[in-house]
Amino acid sequence: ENPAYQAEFDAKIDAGGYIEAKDWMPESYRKTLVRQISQHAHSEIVGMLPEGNWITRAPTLKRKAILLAKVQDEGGHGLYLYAAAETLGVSRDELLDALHSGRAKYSSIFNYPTLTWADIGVVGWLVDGAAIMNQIPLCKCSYGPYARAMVRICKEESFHQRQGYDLLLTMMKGTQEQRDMVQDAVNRWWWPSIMMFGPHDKDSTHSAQSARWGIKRISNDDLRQKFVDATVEQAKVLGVTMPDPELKWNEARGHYDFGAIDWDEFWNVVNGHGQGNVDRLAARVKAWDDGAWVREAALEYARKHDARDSQ
Ligand code: FAQ
Repeated sequence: ENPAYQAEFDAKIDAGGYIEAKDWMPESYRKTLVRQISQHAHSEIVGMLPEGNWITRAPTLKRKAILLAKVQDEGGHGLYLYAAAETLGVSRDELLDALHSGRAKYSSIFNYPTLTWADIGVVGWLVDGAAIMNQIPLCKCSYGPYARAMVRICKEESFHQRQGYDLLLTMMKGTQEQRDMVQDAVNRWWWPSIMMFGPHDKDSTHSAQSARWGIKRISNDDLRQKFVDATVEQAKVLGVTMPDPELKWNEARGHYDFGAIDWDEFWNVVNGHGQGNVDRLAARVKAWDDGAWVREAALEYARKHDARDSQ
């Protein structure tokens, strides 16, 4: 560690400036970013699976086109994020190996199954809604390549959230059976969605340091509260209720109070024992193995061109 470089780094962080790939940075800052950005990338890629499950069963051509576009966007988000992580000196192969061997984390939410078409709407509304709430502050995080990647990602997430809400509004205008399907999906996804923001601030290992470094601009609990406040109002318009009897407006706080989160369930899922963990990982490993011939062909093509260029 070089004290002069450290002072320059601290001054840049304190002034709210951006750290760029070639700038000096403490090793622990680099490691934290690699961890968070790669987990985020893995979440986008694994997050394609629950929705991909419904592409062939979308009820209309319009809904199918929307869903296809959304899932492709998620693939794109994963790729920009891997590229942002690579600027920190790790290779994509290393990151993917960590995912495929089960060493890397990805968001807990993607280990829940999408059982009905209403789940697709609820994933857009709640899961993308939670994702945007967490990602808007990341557009201003201190690491330039991550912050810039987040700008475009947030624009696309906003479309994702709105298509989900629109899908649900349509279903709520349909039959009683459709309305029941929406309510059932909300009942299953509400708690996992508010868990997405991570442990309470007091139990969050990385929060204090990440806040100091300007990576985390708003805390886990504050983001969760903002999400609950915004979403409960949207639920009223939709005509659904959240599965939480303790959810009620608190005039003094100016926020909604809500019930206790089941952290045992959260950690169980994070540690690989949720309903979908085994299948999700197996699907990613299979996709990687099935794609081996494409990677080999691309490398061979590049080798031939290099050989021709150097003649
Ligand atoms: N799931 O100390 P903290 C999307 C872990 S959105 C699993 O608070 P930190 C879009 C955490 O890694 C979803 N693990 O950690 C989409 C740490 O473990 P570690 C992805 C979780 O990093 C929508 C430990 O708990 N978004 O993909 C979770 O300061 C629809 C202690 O926690 C992002 O990744 C969780 N929910 O704060 C795609 C956003 N929460 O690493 C398809 C970027 C916590 O020490 C369809 N990430 N953990 O082993 C972040 O903002 C942060 O990393 C937090 C966690 C806020 C997620």
